[in-house]
Amino acid sequence: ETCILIGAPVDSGKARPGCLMGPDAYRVAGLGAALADLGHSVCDLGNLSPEPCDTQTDLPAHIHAPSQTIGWTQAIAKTAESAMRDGLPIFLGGDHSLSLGSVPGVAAHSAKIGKPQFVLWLDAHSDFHTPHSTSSGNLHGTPLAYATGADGFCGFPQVCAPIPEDHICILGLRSVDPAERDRLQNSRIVTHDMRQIDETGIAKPLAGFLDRVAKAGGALHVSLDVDFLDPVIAPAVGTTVPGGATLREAHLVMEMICDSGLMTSLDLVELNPFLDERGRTAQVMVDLAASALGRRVFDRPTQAFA
Ligand code: DIR
Ligand code: MN
Ligand code: MN
Ligand code: MN
Repeated sequence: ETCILIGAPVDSGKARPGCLMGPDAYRVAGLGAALADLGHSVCDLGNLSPEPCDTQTDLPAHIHAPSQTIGWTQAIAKTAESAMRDGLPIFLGGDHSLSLGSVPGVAAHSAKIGKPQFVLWLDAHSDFHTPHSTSSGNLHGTPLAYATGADGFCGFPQVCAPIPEDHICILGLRSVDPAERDRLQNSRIVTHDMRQIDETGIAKPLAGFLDRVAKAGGALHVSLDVDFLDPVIAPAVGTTVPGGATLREAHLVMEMICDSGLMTSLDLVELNPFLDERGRTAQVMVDLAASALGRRVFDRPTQAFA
């Protein structure tokens, strides 16, 4: 596999700064070497810049930094589509608004080669707000709505290959506000909150989703938000929510993704190195990416939960 590292130091998706240091933190934590050790060829495209954008949009006035995020969306979507032709893009965030570009970009490529696009969203939040439903005004809470082709993203590029709602699975949910919950409940997005993970284990809902992707012959984009993890193991994120996935649950998810052979692109988002403890969270994220790309103790004889 050719892994294409794409630095996307997006910091405009919320008010608190720091995610712009994410791409370099992943490099310092040894992401490239870890993937190369697994036998992959690694190509680091360096860090992208946002396209210049000064559009006056009709977005609601409380939306934070709309032009910067629109500029990033344009730049990331273009790079995402072209990188898909050359290998497996890994987007080094940056806050989660980078997925406004990565998801539609990879989906545009999949549509051209005739593969249905699926998305696995590993996050405490569902990021399914539109600019009109969000109360925070933070665009990092909106990428799934945009990627499904929701209305209200005035000034953003047209999404040419919207993701069907039932091609999205969210794992790890534990912070959803009322407006977002209404939108989710009226959608066909498949959600698994922490309560369900506690009751069934994390492998079962994930295996069900991976099975659907495999049967459809789909492409799978995985979006890993640091706050999917419990803040005890991953403190370097602006929106910590207690009660998240353990280190072992997260590695199991990544190893099952690897076993499935389905992953075609990956986001590593919301790392804020300014809040980290000596690179600890960056290292956890690098180790999880390595698990998704083949690091393991022993090969499994068969898919244990299929
Ligand atoms: C939060 C953002 N739900 C909001 N979500 C986060 O601003 O509406 N996503 N932090 O991961
Ligand atoms: Mn998120
Ligand atoms: Mn989150
Ligand atoms: Mn919200």
